[in-house]
Amino acid sequence: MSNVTRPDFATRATNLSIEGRAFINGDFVGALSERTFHTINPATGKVLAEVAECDVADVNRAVEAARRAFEDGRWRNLSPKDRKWALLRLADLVESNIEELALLESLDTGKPVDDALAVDLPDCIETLRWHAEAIDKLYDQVSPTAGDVVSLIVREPIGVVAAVIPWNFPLVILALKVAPALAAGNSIIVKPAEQTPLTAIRFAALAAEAGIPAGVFNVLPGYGETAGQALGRHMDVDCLTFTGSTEVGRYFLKYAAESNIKRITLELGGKSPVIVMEDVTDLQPVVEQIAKGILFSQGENCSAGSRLLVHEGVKDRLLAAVVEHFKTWRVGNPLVAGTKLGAVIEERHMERILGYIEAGVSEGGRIVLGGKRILQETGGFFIEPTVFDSVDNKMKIAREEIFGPVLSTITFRDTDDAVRIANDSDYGLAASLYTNDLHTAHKVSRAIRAGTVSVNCFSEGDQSVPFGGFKQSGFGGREKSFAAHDQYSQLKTIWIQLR
Ligand code: TAP
Repeated sequence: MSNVTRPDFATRATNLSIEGRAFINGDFVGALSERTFHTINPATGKVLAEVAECDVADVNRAVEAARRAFEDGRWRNLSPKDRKWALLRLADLVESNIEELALLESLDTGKPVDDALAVDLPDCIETLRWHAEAIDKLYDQVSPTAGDVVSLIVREPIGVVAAVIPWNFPLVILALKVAPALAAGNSIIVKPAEQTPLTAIRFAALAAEAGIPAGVFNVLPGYGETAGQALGRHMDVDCLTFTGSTEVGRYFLKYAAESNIKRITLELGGKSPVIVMEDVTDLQPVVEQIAKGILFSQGENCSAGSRLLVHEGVKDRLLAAVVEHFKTWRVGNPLVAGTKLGAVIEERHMERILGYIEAGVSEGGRIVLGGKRILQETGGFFIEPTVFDSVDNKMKIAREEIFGPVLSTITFRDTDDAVRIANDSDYGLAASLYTNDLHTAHKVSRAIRAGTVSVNCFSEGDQSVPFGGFKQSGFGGREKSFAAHDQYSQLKTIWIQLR
């Protein structure tokens, strides 16, 4: 983005008016308990906004509204074409408010506003448009039967959907769930993460403006253990879609088992390997992709390439180039142009990351770059890009999700060794492979147990491909592509005996 057209985000931030109430049945409302909580700007450590603290009573109120809206058909009985137009209007409204939303996302998450503007918001808009455009092109089926029978296999919305989402990509993940769920005709209740509720609340106003009827789209800010759990256990929620940690994902399976066996889909954590083969000749583009893989979004990315698996023959050269390149990723004020790493989400999370760094050292890892908190004087939670050498895949930093800008380097001897180490993980969300050899590219990408394998790049693909995890990285479905529609619809058989 050129500096000539770039808005002065710091000034705008001081003039921002922020809505912190819940959005239920078409209205902004406080929690019934009248309780509120604060969100903090991670780049300053200061209070950003006061937000409604919704709990069980508010969940009941929102589910009732969502159920009523579903049953009377105000949304699901519209033609797919009309739902498409409402969602396209919503996408247009998000686009026309892109700078305000990007700023709000940056203030709430600590990520660079330029990232929010260049990645999060365009991704959100694209997701809304993709699923809106898809919905009037999805045909049902007629099954092969004898001539005296007509048998239809039709897809119907599942009903009331609840979405419990994390803080790392609030609007991106909201859109991944809301777009296919609304396109299919469901009602939805979104519970944003306690740290980052602000853009979901702003999005609700835009949804109403776009003509999404009251009760069809609701936002309930609040805590996971109260509001999140109440949604998970509610007898009248038909589907709960969750993105977050594997630990909390397990609770939702339990909540469903102990309540109405609602459909559960889980998008969970990762510990993604980045494999660099010895045959790679030009290391610089690889280094740039490695940086993007672990430093983008402060490493707070489920598919972050956090384990660098490199052939022993190329390790020294690669690592030296990685260290030099990582130094060019400037850490600092998320509102300033040129900042590439902002603040991590909160103090507790920063301490957690620093704890992992300490554990890495005590288990024998060698820090070759970074390792410390910086910019304390800002009051914000900033961590240097950090690179470990001499990591063994058994160490804690190689096994657990750090969710910070920390790269662990592990060497391998040959292709089988690389695949063995890559697959030696509880997770299986994503992987990247760098090679000049087509045979190796095919062989290794098929051998890796992960939902997405990118070759010669760090990428999750676009809206046209499914996204989700193998092993403890996911459960019950995929996001993006037509696969996302399967999460929010169910098949009905209609068998007609002709007279
Ligand atoms: P979590 O702590 O799991 O929180 C996610 C959501 O669950 C939040 O809304 C949280 O509410 C809620 N929650 C927490 N405890 C709950 C409980 N006992 N019952 C019901 N709901 C509860 O994750 P996070 O720290 O926000 O996000 C980081 C994690 O998300 C990482 O593991 C990351 O890998 C994962 N993630 C995965 C993906 C995909 S696509 N696989 C994408 C992004 C992130 P509160 O905020 O109020 O606690």
